[in-house]
Amino acid sequence: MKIIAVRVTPIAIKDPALLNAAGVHEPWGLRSIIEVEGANGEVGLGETYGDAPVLDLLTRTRDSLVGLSAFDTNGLWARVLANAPQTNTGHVEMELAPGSLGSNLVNSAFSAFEVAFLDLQARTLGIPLVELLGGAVRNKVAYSAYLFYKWDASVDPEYARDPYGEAVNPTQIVAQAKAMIDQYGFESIKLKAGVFDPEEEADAILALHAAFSQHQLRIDPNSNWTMATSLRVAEKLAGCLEYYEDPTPTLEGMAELHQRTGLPLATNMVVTNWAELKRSIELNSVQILLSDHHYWGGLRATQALARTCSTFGLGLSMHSNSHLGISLMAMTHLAASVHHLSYACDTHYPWQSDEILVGGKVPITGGCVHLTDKPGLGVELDRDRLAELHEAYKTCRIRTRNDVAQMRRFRPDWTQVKPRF
Ligand code: GKR
Ligand code: MG
Repeated sequence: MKIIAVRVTPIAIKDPALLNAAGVHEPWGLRSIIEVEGANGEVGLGETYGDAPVLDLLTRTRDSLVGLSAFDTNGLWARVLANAPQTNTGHVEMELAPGSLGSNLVNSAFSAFEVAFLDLQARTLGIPLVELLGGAVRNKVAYSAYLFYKWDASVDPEYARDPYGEAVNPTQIVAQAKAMIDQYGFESIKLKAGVFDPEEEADAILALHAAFSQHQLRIDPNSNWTMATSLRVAEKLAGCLEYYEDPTPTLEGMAELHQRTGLPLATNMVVTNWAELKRSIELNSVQILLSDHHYWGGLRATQALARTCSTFGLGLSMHSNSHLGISLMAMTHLAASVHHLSYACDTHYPWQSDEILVGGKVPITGGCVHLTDKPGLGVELDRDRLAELHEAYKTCRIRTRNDVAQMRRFRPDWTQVKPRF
């Protein structure tokens, strides 16, 4: 079944002032929306990062896909590769958003198209996408409450109001968790840390532990802690954590930390490609891999990653950056197809107020996204909303995510230091 048109639309979605190790989120997050139209009139959807380098490769590859069979993902790979820049473009990389790494560029662009190809294949066959991945081993996928320290929108008129308000201390973090869990029913909680004094961040986990004794807890300072700090926090949080995510930098640092604490360590920072995975297995750096189809090279590559994790005795979950419902449904169909999924997946989705799907946001109930028997990803594009958010892209000043530069608008002396604490 031939592809007759491919559309790549950059959009800007409202994002709150979420704090992290690098700085603060900008008021707009960028995404690229892919539409792959088949000769049968069906349209497959994909979603990925909207940063300039990814958008550029998607745009340059787009026209070369017309005429290809929607089933030819090897042909897709060859075309993405043929259009990829031969040298590093020198763009801003954000280590805590691995999809922005130049080394992951080809995988990121391939993945966005692969999801759209698979969506088109499944729509053509009239089956849910998960069936192309071997079928569902579960009919719903659990996600975790992803808590952030954050500023209230009033910090800058560019930020849109959000229902959560400020969170800069343990009491406000517990309130944020309560609001998110009341609305979505999550059974695991992740706290994005690496922002304030690590003692205070550990106190926030202890407060969450007291308030949600039945919930699994994780903390993720994005490699912003020294070995000494990571050890101190590990001791303070003994018995509280489901896993300890990226406390300290480097494969060697994580290996030493695991050896000294015995704690299960998770990552989306020190292992973002196959070479790092090999080295991590040799060193026993991490015990849980946070996969992400957006930069691991698509849904099928991530299935292979899951099998590799299973072979080497590693746990598996999923990482997330700011995203909309097409990405959420791709994550959900993938996760539903993977036997070896050991934990609730991360998602930023509750932080996003914008959506481009008919009917609005994908429901999360009981902490889960439920599969339906609709064909493909099971969602339809609202073209008016897409056009509105494309207008927002055109008028917003951002072309590549840069949380460090955004923080400098508020604190001119801010620099990126790693580890900061
Ligand atoms: O959006 O601030 C953020 C997160 O810190 C994100 O950039 C990370 O990639 O969610 C991520 C993580 O788990 O490290
Ligand atoms: Mg992380």
